[in-house]
Amino acid sequence: MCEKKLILVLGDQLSFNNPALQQVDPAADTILLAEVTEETRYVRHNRHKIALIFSAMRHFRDELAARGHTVIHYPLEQGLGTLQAAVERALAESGAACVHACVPGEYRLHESMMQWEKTAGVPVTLHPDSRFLASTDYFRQWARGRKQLRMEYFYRAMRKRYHLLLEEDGTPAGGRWNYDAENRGGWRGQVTVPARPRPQKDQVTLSVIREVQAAFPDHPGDLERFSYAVTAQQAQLEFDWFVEHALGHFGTYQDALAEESPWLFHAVVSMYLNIGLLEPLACCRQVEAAWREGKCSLADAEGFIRQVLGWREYVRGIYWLFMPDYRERNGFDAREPLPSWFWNGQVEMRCLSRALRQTLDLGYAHHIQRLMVIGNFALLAGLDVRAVCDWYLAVYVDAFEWVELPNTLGMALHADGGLMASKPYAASGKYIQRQGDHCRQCRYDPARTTGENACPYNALYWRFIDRHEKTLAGNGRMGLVLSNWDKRPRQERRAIVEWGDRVLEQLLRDPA
Ligand code: FAD
Ligand code: DLZ
Repeated sequence: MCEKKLILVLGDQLSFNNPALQQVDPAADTILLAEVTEETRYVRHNRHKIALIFSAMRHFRDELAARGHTVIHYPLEQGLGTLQAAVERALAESGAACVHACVPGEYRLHESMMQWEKTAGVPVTLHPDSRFLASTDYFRQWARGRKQLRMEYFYRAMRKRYHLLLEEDGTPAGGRWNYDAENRGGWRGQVTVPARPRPQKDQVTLSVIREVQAAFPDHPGDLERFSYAVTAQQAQLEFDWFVEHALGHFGTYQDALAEESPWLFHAVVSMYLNIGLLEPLACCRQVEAAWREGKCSLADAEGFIRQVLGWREYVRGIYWLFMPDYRERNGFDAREPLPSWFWNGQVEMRCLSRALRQTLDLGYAHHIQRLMVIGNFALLAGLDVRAVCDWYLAVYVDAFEWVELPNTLGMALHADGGLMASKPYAASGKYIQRQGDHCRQCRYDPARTTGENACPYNALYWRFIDRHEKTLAGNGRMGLVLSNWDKRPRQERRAIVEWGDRVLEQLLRDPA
């Protein structure tokens, strides 16, 4: 039995529901929050992400202290290299005899923390992360014996488990489990996009912004535009705003692409959910209540709940079930180097350039930009899977490997051989034209496949189909596309593939 505990709270575990904080004794225990070099540099994190995490950590430190806890907080300027170094120093400072923490979200850190007991010479207890709605054991049991791990069936089980959007007899509200078909509206400026509130920056945040700007001059992120919430209270206000002003159009325009707005009617809350400022079940219940009060349609509410209760929990389950092998998968043997413009957005394809610049400047892009604009390009171009995953892990403010990796490697790049997605999310320029209004201002024409003005997505799409024809032939859902391709005259196919090679050669000229 350990009388004085050191409780480590990581930068993405900033919740009073953190399981390691459940048995804290304020009279004896010390809570540690540490800003350390290794966590800030294992990829070239967007400065928005570092600033959000540091500011939220410092605000959480103040809330803990206000509740009477003893807190040690090491700011980055103290030069601590690793979390282990921070823990060792805090053990010496506090006189604690054991360490408690919630299991970390990433495999990399979990492996390291499992060694601490040996290397630091004190007992270390890692508590299962109870902030998720499907524990890793629950997911393992759900997956056991299934031939295919499709999200839809997991999602239905979760709806029943948490009694969300159900009729009294346990059937789905409205008679259907899924309103995905109503979530695909394209954007032509049909409705006014409401202006988002921007929380005031206090002295803590302003000081963090200055420190991050000075310490990470070569990282992406325009901190002049930092406007993320940094406390649970602020994050809740943002979520309330979403439910009141955007949820009513969320379903219809979930897959839309728009020139005028980076976020359209999206919630912009993944970063808060992922670092503990918002709780997923509470958000789902609030959205269900909004539907029951008539504030949004069932398709809006179901669309949101499917993402949080379904996709978010499902990708975490996949991650922990298949790591570390999952990270090594590369089903299409994609190895082209990442072009340098992934780090500055300077590419002439309008949709891609807009999505990249917004990503780099704000640390945010919505799902269809990540999947069907940037991810689609990476898939069609055969960009190196590891390099693409590391890029996604770096640039988004909400990126942690448990959620980033299955989405990038599995969903966007189909590099897991179809474990997550029943067919590759590959699309030509026509899809992008249908979903949004970027093409109108683009120098390329989505109606053309070859020639100087042809949208590169078109030739790259058919080149991808041609190159992977054998692999794709085993996939029933690709049958129609493959037979359409095969029906075309050989000369025409060759001309398209050669144009695709040429376009790609130009686009990939300067590797990052
Ligand atoms: P909304 O569209 O408003 O959706 C509501 C919530 O649903 C999100 O906040 C998020 O918590 C959840 N959600 C939606 N889709 C997914 C999904 N596919 N997986 C997990 N949760 C989901 N999400 C991250 O949180 N971190 C990442 O690093 C990340 N990387 C991605 C990489 C790729 C290639 C792709 C295709 C998707 C990625 N996503 C990631 C999922 C999704 O794009 C983001 O969660 C979403 O864009 C966040 O914006 P939002 O809060 O406005 O979401
Ligand atoms: C992402 C991040 C960053 C940038 N910095 C810190 C930090 O200095 N201290 C800390 O405790 N956590 C940080 N994090 C979050 C961790 O990287 C995260 O806990 C792991 O990746 C596990 O998900």
